[in-house]
Amino acid sequence: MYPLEDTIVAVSTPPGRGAIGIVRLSGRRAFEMASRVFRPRAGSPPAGDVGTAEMPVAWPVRRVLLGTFVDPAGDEPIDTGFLILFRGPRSFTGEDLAEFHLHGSPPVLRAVVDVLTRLGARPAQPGEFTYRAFIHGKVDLAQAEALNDLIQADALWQARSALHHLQGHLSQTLRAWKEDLIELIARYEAAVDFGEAENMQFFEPGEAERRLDDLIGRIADLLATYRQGRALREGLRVVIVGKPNAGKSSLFNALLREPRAIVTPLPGTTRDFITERLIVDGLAVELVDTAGVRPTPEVVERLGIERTLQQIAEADLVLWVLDGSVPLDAEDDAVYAVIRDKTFRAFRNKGDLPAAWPLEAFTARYGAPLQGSISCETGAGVADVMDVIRAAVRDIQQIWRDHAVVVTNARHEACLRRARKALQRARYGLRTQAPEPIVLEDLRSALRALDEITGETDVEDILGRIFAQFCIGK
Ligand SMILES: Nc1nc2c(ncn2[C@@H]2O[C@H](COP(=O)(O)OP(=O)(O)OP(=O)(O)O)[C@@H](O)[C@H]2O)c(=O)[nH]1
Ligand SMILES: [Mg+2]
Repeated sequence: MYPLEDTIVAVSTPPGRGAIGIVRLSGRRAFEMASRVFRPRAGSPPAGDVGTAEMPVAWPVRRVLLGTFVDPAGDEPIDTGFLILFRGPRSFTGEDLAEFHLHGSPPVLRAVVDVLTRLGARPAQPGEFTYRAFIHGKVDLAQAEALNDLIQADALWQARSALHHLQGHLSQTLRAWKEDLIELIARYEAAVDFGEAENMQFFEPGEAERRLDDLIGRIADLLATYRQGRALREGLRVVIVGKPNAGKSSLFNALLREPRAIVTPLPGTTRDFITERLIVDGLAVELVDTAGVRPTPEVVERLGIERTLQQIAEADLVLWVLDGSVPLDAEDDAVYAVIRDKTFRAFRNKGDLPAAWPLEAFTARYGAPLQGSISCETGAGVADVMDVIRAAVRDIQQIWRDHAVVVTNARHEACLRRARKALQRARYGLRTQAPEPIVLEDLRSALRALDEITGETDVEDILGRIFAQFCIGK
């Protein structure tokens, strides 16, 4: 995807001013270029032992060297700071890597990059350092994605689950499964090639089936973690629904503590859904305000309702807002009809006005409990709604108690599904004594699907998509 022969350079700290800024330089000529722009202060560094033909000065690696960065053209100083050298393969990228720690001043950082570019370095593309780490086997593809997730995280639990994958827990689990599968394939191949001719036994009776069932079961268990895992990575989706004018947007604003959505006494005010992100106990929560659902809307409203249905389908938790100041009616029934199969919590709003129906009327009508009465006008009970969200957040966070590995990424989930499907086909083939080459092909395609997660198979197009999401300097 990206060429590997040249030496690449980039500012790795975010754009803008700061106490420090870091420039990374990676590749075959990194040490030699570093030696041309860095003048160690007298007495620093201590005598090193890494002198090579490319790098005339014997500086130590993995030590902080104090000194001055200069433009070698006129020996003009640019800044003072540190240099740290990492000798490949013991570096982030797996190749020689120099890190310049300078003051976080944009013109200084730009000047250092310019000087290194003049010496022959090439400005790095987005994700190119991590791409090199991947190519040199320092991280697999799932870990590279986790690294990007960690950097992009808004909430601590996003970072935490990304770190878990970065540490390789998912990759290790997959590796063990793949070894099992490879062994199964090898023995099955041997059975096909020699079994009948030499009358040799490669499996105990029923053993291949048992092992396949076991593997399918383990993949199914891992896939089952995706409901919570997705919420860890992308945020818990909490969707507010209700009939027009019930006070959905008012609740949305109350939970956000800002007047984000338009509120008016006219039913049908919210025409499209609105999403805002909240952080609740360290977890990202995507809060969604939707267009009110009713049975006979006009055209714009109907399009809005279609979007509401889409949001409901993707919701982890549905908050149903009911208008307590008007009787329950067919519009409420229309809302119930579209959320009955979801996890929902219902609240009677407008508690500051005289109640048009008692709390029990809700249960009598819908056979589900009502959480309580609230008022978005006075703020009464809004904390209870928050508690409901908090409970859902805790449920997601429980995942770590019950599972050592969690799937958080849609791409990984899709690969696991494909692997499971292929194994199920192979299992069916064994049961129905399908021709061996067909069973073998199913086993191999399961292996390829698992390999795709960690990037061990031919995945050029996937690489392009993944690394392009990185920022420059990563
Ligand atoms: N008295 C009282 N009025 C409320 C309360 N909550 C909302 N309202 C009023 O009810 C009307 C509708 O509120 P919205 O928040 O716009 O309702 P909505 O459900 O978003 O309505 P649509 O977007 O039209 O579906 C506004 O006039 C609000 O001021 C409340 O707790 N008490
Ligand atoms: Mg609204």
